[in-house]
Amino acid sequence: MNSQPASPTRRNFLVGAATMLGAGAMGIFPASAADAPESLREYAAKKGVLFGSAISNLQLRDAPYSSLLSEQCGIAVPENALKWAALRPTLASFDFSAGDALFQFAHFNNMLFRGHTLVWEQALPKWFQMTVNSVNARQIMLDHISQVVRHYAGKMHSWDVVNEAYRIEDGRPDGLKVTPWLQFIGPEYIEMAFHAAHEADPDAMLVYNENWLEPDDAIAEKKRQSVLAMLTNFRKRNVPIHALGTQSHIYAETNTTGPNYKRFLEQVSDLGLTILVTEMDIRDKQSNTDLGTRDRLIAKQYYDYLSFMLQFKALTAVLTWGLTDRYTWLAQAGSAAKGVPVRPLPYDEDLQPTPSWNAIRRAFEEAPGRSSRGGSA
Ligand code: 9MR
Repeated sequence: MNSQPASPTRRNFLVGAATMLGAGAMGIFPASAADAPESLREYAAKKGVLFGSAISNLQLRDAPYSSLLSEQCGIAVPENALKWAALRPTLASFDFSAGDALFQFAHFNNMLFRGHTLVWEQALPKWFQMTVNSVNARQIMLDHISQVVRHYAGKMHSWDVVNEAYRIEDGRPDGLKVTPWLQFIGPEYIEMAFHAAHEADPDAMLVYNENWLEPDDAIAEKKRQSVLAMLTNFRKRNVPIHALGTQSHIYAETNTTGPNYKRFLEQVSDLGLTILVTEMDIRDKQSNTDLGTRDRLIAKQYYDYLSFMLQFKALTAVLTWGLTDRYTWLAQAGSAAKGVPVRPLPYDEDLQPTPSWNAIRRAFEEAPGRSSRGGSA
């Protein structure tokens, strides 16, 4: 560890760790906090894995938090700044200012940067619905991909090219979600998007990013089978795809280490694809306000899930969807009951590490090492 005076965040961490040691939560702490490397970034890097977080422009104005991000993260991804709603004020224009500011922050702090997301049916600009139709959708999608990927060419660790294209509940035999992209272009919109991204930046790692692949239930299993069929088909036909992003927005109470998910990850690995945990956070279904109990449950799930995932050598990065409960999309969407705060991330609202921080650290410490395939673009 370095011998420089502790930064405020470093001090907070030590105080937080000492408090937790006193509480004895989980029993998964460093033997001595003072001897341990101080960042999840370092613990992950020792095993050839990247650790990082989603970031937003607003968060970077919070100085203690942005310093925590720079200390803890080896990779960052814009939570919203590279979505169509942010990038496309009009059909004719692009606004890269927010994305560029986040890239500068990542670059300045020696973090890799990933892109999220080129094709999704959500976070579209207002003009989209009035303007895009079956005649022009293909060209508009391809232009968007080409311009955006070119803008960041050579700077990206990876791109989420298509996001959340499957929804079993929509009832199609192929499992695809019914979206404007599917309706206007047809199922081939996915491979078209990958080809366009590859053409615009031939060195970028191209990712298919999906949610709800993790649970041990029938719907998730159908989704896994549908996604696997697409990935297998793309590999066979040399569609340029390099990785699967499994988002990992999970519940503390859900089994996310089941045999079907395990087999799926083995099959994805066997296709020669890299695996990324792209958006991890953990909700709980507890309606009580006993934070100690809930934190232990959530920390245990962080440990169990990441220990399981890190067994796969194809896994090269773990990103959480934010680092602190101060800024989490789940504040709106994730409470089990009114007035019950959410605790989904490794730092609480006061930027103190929760037991989840140590659970993540321990999962990295116990993980088998790997060559950092995908560690850089
Ligand atoms: O966290 C994001 C939230 O701030 C946005 O309002 C929302 C819509 O753009 O997207 C959230 O992030 C989502 C991500 O882009 C894709 N996977 C699910 C994430 C949580 O909803």
